[in-house]
Amino acid sequence: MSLAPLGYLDAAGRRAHSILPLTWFTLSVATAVCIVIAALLWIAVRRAPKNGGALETRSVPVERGSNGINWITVGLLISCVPLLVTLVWTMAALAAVSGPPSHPGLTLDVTAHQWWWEVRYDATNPSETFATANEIHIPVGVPVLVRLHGGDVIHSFWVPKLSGKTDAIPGQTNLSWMQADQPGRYRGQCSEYCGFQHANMAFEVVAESQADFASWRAAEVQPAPDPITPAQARGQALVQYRCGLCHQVRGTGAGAISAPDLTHLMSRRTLAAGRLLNNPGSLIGWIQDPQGIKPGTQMPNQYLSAQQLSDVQAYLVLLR
Ligand code: HEC
Ligand SMILES: [Cu+2]
Repeated sequence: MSLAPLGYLDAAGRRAHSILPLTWFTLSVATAVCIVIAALLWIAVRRAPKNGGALETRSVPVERGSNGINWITVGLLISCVPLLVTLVWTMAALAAVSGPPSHPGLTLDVTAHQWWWEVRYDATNPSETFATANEIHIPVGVPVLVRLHGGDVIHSFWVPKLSGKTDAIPGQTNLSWMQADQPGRYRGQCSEYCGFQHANMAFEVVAESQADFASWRAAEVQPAPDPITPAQARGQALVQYRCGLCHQVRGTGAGAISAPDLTHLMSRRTLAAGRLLNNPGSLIGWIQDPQGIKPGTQMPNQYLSAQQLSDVQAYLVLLR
């Protein structure tokens, strides 16, 4: 799969920018400490034989006023300095990232499920609300508030280039926020171990210009298009009958919301939370054998015949 790598050593939004220098600072200090300790250890090991070997070294008494004690005092003092700096800096960074700096330009409801992300765009007009999955579109340059819900077990929402980690806990609504400076695709990932397919619980944040975002939103609000060919009509009937227990295709009889909304399935880049790139080929592979592709996933194998599979595929690729 070719999802963007999870880069936490650079930032693409104001929230991530306020944490990044601290990340680099602690990383550099930790690296320096490792190098110094390794060097001291190496010197000690090299010197041991000259002082009579390991047995001799073990019997050196540590006395008050001797070099041993001084080294401990000096070492403690040295390590206190970066720890103190980190403490103060962490407080400042936490204060900077704790809430959106101004009123959010967009508020989203994100529900974490084993092992996919439900994303709901609410509007004052109910006919303008819609849901999508594993792909979060946001306009650039505005703070976006994310209300996090837990669908089953504890998960954690993390888009390293845009925002820190926030847990999604059943029975509780946690708030996170993010803001992207540049248009682009940013990888997100569940970062709290949540079971078998935790690693395949990725998502993407697509940051785009206000105009692109508005036209994406207008397209998502639309119900699914009607089937045109007989194969597509058979496919739609099958989807309502076989898949509508879990999935929704707005504008059809498939109306359940316990699985990803399929109304505009083909507008998304990936399938099954980043497990596959979305194209007609991988789509048919997924429907034929979800358990083989993502073992343990909450979608059972449907045992469709070859004819049924190709009808379902013919219908689903309409859902742009
Ligand atoms: C018992 C419930 C259930 C049934 C029945 C079901 N699915 Fe699913 N489906 C799921 C769940 C849950 C997922 C999310 C899986 C994951 O990512 O781990 C899913 C994922 C998908 C996806 C990927 C969506 C995305 O955006 O990632 C497609 C496509 C899909 N199902 C198609 C179908 C089709 C077609 C049928 C009927 C032939 C069907 N499903 C029947 C539960 C179901
Ligand atoms: Cu998870």
